[in-house]
Amino acid sequence: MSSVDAKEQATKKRKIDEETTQQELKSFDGFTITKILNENASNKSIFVLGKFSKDEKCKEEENAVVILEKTPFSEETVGNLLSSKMELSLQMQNDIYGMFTGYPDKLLNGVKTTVIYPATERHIQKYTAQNVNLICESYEDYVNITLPYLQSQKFSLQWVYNILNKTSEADRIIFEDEDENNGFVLLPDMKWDKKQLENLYLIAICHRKDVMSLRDLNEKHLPLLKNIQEKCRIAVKEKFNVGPSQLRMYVHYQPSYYHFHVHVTHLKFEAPGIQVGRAYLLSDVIENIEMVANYYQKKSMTFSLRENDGLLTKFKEAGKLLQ
Ligand code: DD3
Repeated sequence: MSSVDAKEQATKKRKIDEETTQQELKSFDGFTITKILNENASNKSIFVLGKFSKDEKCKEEENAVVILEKTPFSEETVGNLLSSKMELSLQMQNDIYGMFTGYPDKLLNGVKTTVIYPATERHIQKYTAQNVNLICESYEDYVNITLPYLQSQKFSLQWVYNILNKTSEADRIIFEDEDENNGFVLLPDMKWDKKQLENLYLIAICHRKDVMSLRDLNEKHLPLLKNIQEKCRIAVKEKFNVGPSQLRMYVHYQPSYYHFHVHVTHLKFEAPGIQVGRAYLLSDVIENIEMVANYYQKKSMTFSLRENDGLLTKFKEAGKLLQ
C-alpha cells in the first residue's frame, strides 16, 4: 500500500469513528427519565435511565444512562465559595449554631455528569442496583466457563482502540510508550474530573491486544508489567508531583473491560473497585509471577458477580456457586 492510500484509509477510518461517537450535548433539553437505576447517598450519586426525545435524526428513542455525582471540595476553590457570591438561606439557628443552605456561584457548583448514549442492555444492567454473589474460579473454571463466555459476548473495546490510535482523548494523554510489546498509554480515567489530586485516577492501557486479563499473564509479560510500573511512577511524579509512595497501582479481576490495563490512583483515594476480591496490586502481580511463572494459570480467584451478570448464570449452570 502506498503512503497516499494509507493516509486515505486512515482518514476514512477516522470519519467512521467520528460518526459512531456521541455528538456534543449542550443540555438535557428533551430528556425524559424512564427509571432511577440506583442511588447512593454516601457518595452523592444517582444513576438514571432515560431517553432523548427530540432526536430528529430519528434514532428511534434509544436509551441513555446518565450518572450524576457531586464532586469533592478543594483547597483551591473553597475561598471562592466562602465569599459574597454565596447566598445563604437559614435553616435553623440555635445559640451559637447556625445551619444554612448555601447557593454557590454556578461555576463552583459543577456536577460531574457521565452520559452513555446509546446505552446497551448491558450498560443498563451494570448500573442497576443488584445483589452480588461470591464466586471461586479455579483455572479450570476459567478455561471451561469464563473464557468461553467472554468469547461469546464480544464486548466492544472500540473506546479503548480509539484511545490507542488517537481517535479519542488524544489531548488527554499524559504519557505514552509506543513500543508494540511493552508500550502503553497513560491518561485520566473517566472517573476522574481532574479537579483535585486527592482523587487522582489514571489508567495505563497497554498497546498489545492479546492480553485480556490477569489470567493471561506469565513470565513473558514481566517486561510489560515492569515497564508500566516504572514509567507510570516517573510520569506521575513529573506531571502531578505525586511520588511512588503515594500511588496505588493495581489491576482488577474480573476487569470491566478485557484489554489489559492498570489503575493508577492516589493512595489517599478509596476508589470504587479497590476492595478485597477485586483489586490486585501490580507489585504483587509482578512478584507472584517472578516466584511462579504460571501463577495466574494456577491460582483460584475469588470475586463477586452481580445477580444478573451472564457469567454468574454460567457458574450457576455448572453448579459452581459456593454453598
Ligand atoms: C466504561 C469502563 C469504561 C460505561 C462507562 C465507562 N477512561 C471508559 C469510554 C472512555 C473510559 C475510561 C464503560 C469508556 Cl461510564 C461503560 O470506561 C473512557 N475513557 N474508563 C477513559 N479515559
